[in-house]
Amino acid sequence: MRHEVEVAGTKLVLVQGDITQQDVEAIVNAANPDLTPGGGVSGAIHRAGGPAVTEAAAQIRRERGPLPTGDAVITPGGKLPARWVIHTVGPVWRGGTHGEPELLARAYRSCLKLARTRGIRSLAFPSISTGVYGYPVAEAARVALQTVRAYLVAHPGAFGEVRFVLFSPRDFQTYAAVV
Ligand code: AR6
Repeated sequence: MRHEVEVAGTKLVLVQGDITQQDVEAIVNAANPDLTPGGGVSGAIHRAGGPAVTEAAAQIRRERGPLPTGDAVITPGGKLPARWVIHTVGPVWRGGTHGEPELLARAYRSCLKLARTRGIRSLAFPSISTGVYGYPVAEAARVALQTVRAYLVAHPGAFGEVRFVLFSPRDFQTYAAVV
């Protein structure tokens, strides 16, 4: 399953699959504030990337303390095909009236900004916050795609490709319906 549109000269691609297997320069991790492996996509990324990812993340945690929701940091990708991992913390869903949409948008923007300032030209996102953190997928998809589109329009040519990697066919369909 694959869907592609063009936004201001950048390919915006949706695929169904495993983010740890993507051939992009950087993949995004839906991390926790302590940057420990945890479960979900984060556990998978730390497992596939190996100690180089986990140790670099732990070092950042020691130096900077917990990562605030909506911020992003970068580590090497270790054994992953991707050279870099950008770790961001999405909001925990608390009913939608606690600033969740703005915090989710901020998480996406922080990753895009960090990638752009590092000269990273291809980036893959998972569906941030829609697993353990409980954000409803349809609402998260709208925020994610609107935020990325707006960023690409504001920074034309910054990226060759931005990819969303949806783990389940159902999530893929949900994103494809709003892209
Ligand atoms: N590739 C792509 N997407 C995946 C993969 C994968 N290999 N594995 C899971 N997903 P979650 P959150 C999807 O829970 O909601 C962690 O324990 C998954 O189906 O990973 O932001 C952290 O340590 C879902 O659609 O992230 C935090 O404590 C999406 O990734 C907490 O979970 C996000 O689900 C973060 O929760």
